[in-house]
This record gives sequence, structure tokens and C-alpha cells, in this order.
Amino acid sequence: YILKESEQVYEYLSVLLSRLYKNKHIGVLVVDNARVHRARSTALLRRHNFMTYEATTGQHGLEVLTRQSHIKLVIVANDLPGPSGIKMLSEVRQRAKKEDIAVIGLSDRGDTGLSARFIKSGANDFLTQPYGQEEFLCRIMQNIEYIENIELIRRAANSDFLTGLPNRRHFFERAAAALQLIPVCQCLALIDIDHFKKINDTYGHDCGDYTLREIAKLVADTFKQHIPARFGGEEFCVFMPNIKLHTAVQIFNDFRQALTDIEFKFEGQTFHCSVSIGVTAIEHGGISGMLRKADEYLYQAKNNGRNRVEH
Ligand code: GH3
Ligand code: MG
Ligand code: MG
Ligand code: MG
Repeated sequence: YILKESEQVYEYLSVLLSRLYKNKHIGVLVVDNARVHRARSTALLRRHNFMTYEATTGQHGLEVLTRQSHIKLVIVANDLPGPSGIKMLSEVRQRAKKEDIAVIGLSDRGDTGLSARFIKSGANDFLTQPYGQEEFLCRIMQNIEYIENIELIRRAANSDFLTGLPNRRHFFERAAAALQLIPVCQCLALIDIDHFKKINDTYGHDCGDYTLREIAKLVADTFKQHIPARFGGEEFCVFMPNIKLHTAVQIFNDFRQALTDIEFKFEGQTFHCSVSIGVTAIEHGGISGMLRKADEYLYQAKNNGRNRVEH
């Protein structure tokens, strides 16, 4: 019984500790002109290890928010000198969605409509003053967990499960955004592993997975300044904003060469791999036009004997 009890205590403590550790990286901004209220909120937050910021006006709060990108939660009173807390909330919502920065409005017991106005203006939650410590912390934690869960879901939706590289969907989003920003001097490449089926057939599917993960690491490392992704199966793609075609071709040739030098080792087996690459520079037709072109060059690289770059 004692053992069981101490196990539970241990589990509780480790959850608490990891939570406290995590909170250190989360900023919370308290916007309230009443010094006593502000001090009470920040004291409670600091006791739970949050990094706290204070502001007395909406304008001041917005400035702090601009400077501190790790602020994930804002607690705001409505009655502020100058523009109201609701006005500040509307400004926050112009810049960040509910799932990026949570806002908790402070409403008064005397003003029954205020909490509704906060929610309608984009607040995630509200607290009625005077609030108890426990309710305060429950609401804070619930809203922080909401933000963190969305972050987890986003990460899962954007990355490839096997290799951890950005996935095809994320690639299209990022490449299209980059293309809109600088619509000149962009390159796109498709990388396809040569005779990959043979690796699966000879050494087994687990070895195929291992090889994909290793090559993905090299792709992520080599192209960390660019936009790399697992395009599907044994294909990777890279979008390079702001680069000349001949420079890109050089980089891909170096990558191809480096890869052929790697000795892959899996469960006592040793083998080498190579890739074929098609590279294209920007032309009309956007990302899908570039992909079609890169695929044609990739096909040429395969036909011309593999382990080569065509452009
Ligand atoms: P080529 O040089 O013409 O590209 O030949 P290839 O064998 O690489 O091409 P093919 O398209 O014939 O085969 C690709 C293989 O990749 C078939 C498929 O089973 C394997 N594959 C795709 N995704 C995965 C994966 O996630 N894990 C493993 N182990 N194999 C995969
Ligand atoms: Mg393929
Ligand atoms: Mg193929
Ligand atoms: Mg292949």
C-alpha cells in the first residue's frame, strides 16, 4: 500500500515538475490599471513559474506583446485609462488568432453584460472579479493547455510521421507563401532514391524505413536554409527561395555526391544508396508548374543512368 501511495506521489510530483519546467517558457501578460489586482495576478502566476509581464494601458500592453513573442496568454481588465480592454482585445485579434494567443477578460460582478462582450470580441474566457486562487489557476491552465494542444495538432498535421520532415501539405503552404513573397529566382527540386524497391526486397521493409529516415536527416541538414519536405514514398522535394539555378544545381550535385559516400548500416548489413534529382528554376505555372518540370528532369535523370542531377 505504501509503495503504491509513494508511486502515486512520485507520479504527481513528476507531472508537477515537468509542468513547472514548461511554464518557464510561457509568457503571460496582465493588463490592469489597478496595481493591487495586477500584483495579485502576477504573484499567483509566478508561483507557477510563468514569466509575467505587466501593463497599465491597452497601448502599453500591445507594445509588450509586440516585443515578447513568447506571450501565449493575456489577462485584461476592461476599465483602463484610454481605450478599453475590449478595444485592446480587438487589436490583439487583428494580429493573432484564439489558438495563438489566449485572452482572458476580467469582468466585474456588477456588470453582467461584460463577460459576453469579451467573448463576442474574441476572448477565449473570462474571470469575474473578485476571483478565488483556485478558479484563477484552473482557467489559466485550461487556456494554456488549449494553446498547447492546438500546437501539437498543427505539428502533427504538418510533419511526416516516419521521418519528421515537413510533409507535402506543409510544403505547398510554405513554398506558395515564399513564391508570393519573392516571385523571382526560385528553384525547386525533386529527389528520388534509386532502386529503393531493391533495398526493401533485399534487406526488408524495416531497413527501407531506416534508410528513408537517414536520408531524410541528410535532406533536413543540407537544406535547413531552404524548404525541404518528404513528398511521398521515397521522394523528397526542396524549394529554394532566392537562388540562381546554377547555384542550386551545384548544391544538389554536392548533396548527391555526399549521399553516395555514406555507408548505411542496418542489423549487420552494409550498403550504399544513390539518388536522382530534377531541378527547375521559376517559370509560369506556380508551384505545380515547377513540380511538373522538376518531375520531367527527374525522369530524364533516371533514363540517363540514375545517380545524377538534371535541370
Ligand atoms: P527508381 O530508381 O526507378 O526510382 O526505382 P525504385 O525502386 O526506387 O522505384 P519504385 O517506384 O519502383 O519503388 C519505390 C518503392 O518505395 C516502392 C515502395 O514499396 C517503397 N516505399 C514507399 N514508401 C515507403 C516507406 O515508407 N517505407 C518503405 N520501407 N518503403 C517505401
Ligand atoms: Mg519514386
Ligand atoms: Mg519509381
Ligand atoms: Mg525511386
